Amino acid sequence: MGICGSSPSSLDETALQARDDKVSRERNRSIEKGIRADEKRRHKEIKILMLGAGGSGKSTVLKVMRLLHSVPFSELELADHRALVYRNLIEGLHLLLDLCEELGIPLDSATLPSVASLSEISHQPDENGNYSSLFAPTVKDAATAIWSDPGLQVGWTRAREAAVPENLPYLMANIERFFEPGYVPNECDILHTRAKTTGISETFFQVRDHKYNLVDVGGQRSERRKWLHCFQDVDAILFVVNLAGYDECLVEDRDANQTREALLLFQSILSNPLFLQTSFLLFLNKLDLFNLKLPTSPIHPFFSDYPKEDEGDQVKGREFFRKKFLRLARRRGEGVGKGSGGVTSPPGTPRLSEKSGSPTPSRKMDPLKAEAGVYVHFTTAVEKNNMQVVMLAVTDLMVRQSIKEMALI
Ligand SMILES: Nc1nc2c(ncn2[C@@H]2O[C@H](COP(=O)(O)OP(=O)(O)OP(=O)(O)O)[C@@H](O)[C@H]2O)c(=O)[nH]1
Ligand SMILES: [Mg+2]
Repeated sequence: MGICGSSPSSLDETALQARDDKVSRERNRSIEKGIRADEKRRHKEIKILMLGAGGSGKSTVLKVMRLLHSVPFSELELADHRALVYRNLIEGLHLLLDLCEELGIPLDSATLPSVASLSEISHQPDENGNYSSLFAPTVKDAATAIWSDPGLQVGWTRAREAAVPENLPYLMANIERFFEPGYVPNECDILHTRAKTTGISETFFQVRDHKYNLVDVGGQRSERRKWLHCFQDVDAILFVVNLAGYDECLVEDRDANQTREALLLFQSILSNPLFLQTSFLLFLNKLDLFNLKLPTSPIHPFFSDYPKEDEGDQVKGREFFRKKFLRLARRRGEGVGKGSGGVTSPPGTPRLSEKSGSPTPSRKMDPLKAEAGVYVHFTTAVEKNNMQVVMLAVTDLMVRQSIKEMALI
């Protein structure tokens, strides 16, 4: 046997050894890949951008997320909300009184001293930034007298014509509590207060292994030009719609219809080239108000394609609007570069195209759950318990998508 020679058994051993090494190298590589993917997943921040017209409920969704994930409200934030409760109350009543005057709805003469008293109260802070005059007990008495005036209640039935805030009945129903000494807003008060968002705010949540960044922006037309600044690296868009807005005007434009504005905006965002691969969540919000107003405010006068025989039917009503939004999602991708609010044209007053097309769900979507690539939820953002279920579904969905994406890396 020469030195170069080897027996069949030693040849087998070498081959076996080489194969074992290869298997072990592959296993190591796969473990390392798994660890790397796990690390990335752990450190990945899931960015959810909240969009929608003004007053649709974006900031309320954010607040409810904070409550659900125990991100506490600081003393300062509570003090701000306390001032906001009074400001909302007084501004709301002022708006309603103006509307009554505009519509020629008379008030009872016995109410007029209260109106005079309320008009003396400034809802602006004093030179020290305090709202002390708002906390006076006389405010409560004047507000209560005005709210119980039958004329004002007639005006309230037409509040939608002047975008009078919908939180007024809640505030009036709780007014006694607000004027108790040492009043601190509770969770429900926090969810019902309203402050138009200006600028962009980011809030971070840790849900199990995942970090979420919820980006809230102002939805009124003047605020929308700022949206472009947060369009990068978005994992999901949470588009919020006021479902009860079908008969309401905009705060910033009394001639515009809230739902039509939301449809235009939604189409504009869907067709933005930056979002062709982005997951879409659609919250058809204010379901409580929608159900409440349906018996007295028919849909057909505002949307002539709504069948008259379906008036008053809550399920048919909300399905009608869900389909309207989903129809736009089915045309997703078609409006790119056609001037319907792409990245170069901020989505202020986009134009609604009437073209039809086939569904083009994004790569990230789970086709089993999404419709036309959009995950739709009917929500009532002021009800924390209702939102718990929805937000759990949302975070689970985002985690599943993030895991799927990581597997592709
Ligand atoms: N009844 C009821 N009120 C709601 C609901 N969602 C939001 N609101 C109220 O609607 C008002 C406006 O809500 P916001 O969350 O401030 O709306 P927004 O979309 O952030 O508005 P902008 O900051 O102007 O874009 C607040 O008074 C909320 O309490 C809901 O589901 N039901
Ligand atoms: Mg807001």
